[in-house]
Amino acid sequence: MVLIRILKSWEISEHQTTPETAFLSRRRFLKTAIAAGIGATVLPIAGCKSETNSDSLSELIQNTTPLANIPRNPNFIEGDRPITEQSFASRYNNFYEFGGTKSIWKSAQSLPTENWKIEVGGLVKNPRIYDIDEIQTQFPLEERIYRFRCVEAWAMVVPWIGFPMKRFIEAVEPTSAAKFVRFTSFYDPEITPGPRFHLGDLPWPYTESLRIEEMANELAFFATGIYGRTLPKQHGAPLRMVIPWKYGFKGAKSIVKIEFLAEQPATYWNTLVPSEYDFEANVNPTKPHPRWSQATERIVGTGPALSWKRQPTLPYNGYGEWVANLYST
Ligand SMILES: Nc1nc2c(c(=O)[nH]1)N[C@H]1C(S)=C(S)[C@@H](COP(=O)(O)O)O[C@H]1N2
Ligand SMILES: [Mo]
Repeated sequence: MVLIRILKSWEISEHQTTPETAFLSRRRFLKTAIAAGIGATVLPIAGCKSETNSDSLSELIQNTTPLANIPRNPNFIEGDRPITEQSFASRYNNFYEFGGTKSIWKSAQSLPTENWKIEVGGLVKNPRIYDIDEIQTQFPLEERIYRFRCVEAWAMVVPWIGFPMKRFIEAVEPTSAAKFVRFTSFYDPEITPGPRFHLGDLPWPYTESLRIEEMANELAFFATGIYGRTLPKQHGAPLRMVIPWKYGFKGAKSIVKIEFLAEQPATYWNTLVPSEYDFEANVNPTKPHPRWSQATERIVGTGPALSWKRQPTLPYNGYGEWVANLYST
């Protein structure tokens, strides 16, 4: 008997569920269903609890410092959509190391960011261990306003602060054998409990990967800040990836290791559910997720102009002029 019933998109409350959460929820259904001896169909959909607006912004940005006088890159100003309010963006997060819901901002505060080191190795001429402070000073920071599109069909507009990954490539000098780059997120089972309900092992640590040509594209970005300050922990302090033409899960948070490799490595979501999260993961309105359409997206936020309005999704999330040449055959 098959206990897992695949949820149809209309059964998933968009305020609650994420593709990723839905997957973990199905595992939870299965586990609960076995324990209770009942079928999954009668069980409720697990998702995030409803959010409250009572958390003040100062709580949401605890442990951050202002980043003053950072120039805004005029090539990346979002004209069509307003910037998502930080009071929403910083308490609506995906960070499965700290739980399987959107409400992880409080638990993420236990991420230890002092003396953060990033190990850079593999097929590079200059392998080394970077201190986060060195990174902040070695690479000139700029602000870019990017559209952000999650595979769960919601979207925001986010003002990131950071630097293009291509500057980083120039500094570490990959050898000609390097074809892929793997990014590894912080993981310590004592500190990052993961989602509460799941069956079997999850492929921790969270890793993501790009082809080296993708990493060298002008748009690929390392963020050290957001909304004019250093990154709050829930956004992946002190350094995370931002790849605006790909679904959000490609942007690993709280990076501790960067490796240049000859072969394509396994990645977190692609290992867990290869049929739902492909390696390339470019935003593509014509390629539906197995469980829902990707043709439109909800603009999430709390402002009256935003309020969960549906908009068409654009190929490459609207960044085709920058990246389409990476994928022409
Ligand atoms: N380490 C790690 N990185 C991660 C995730 C995660 O669970 N763990 N979630 C991804 C997903 S699915 C999304 S949509 C974005 C969310 O980023 P935000 O919370 O800063 O908006 O982070 C991505 N990076
Ligand atoms: Mo996502």
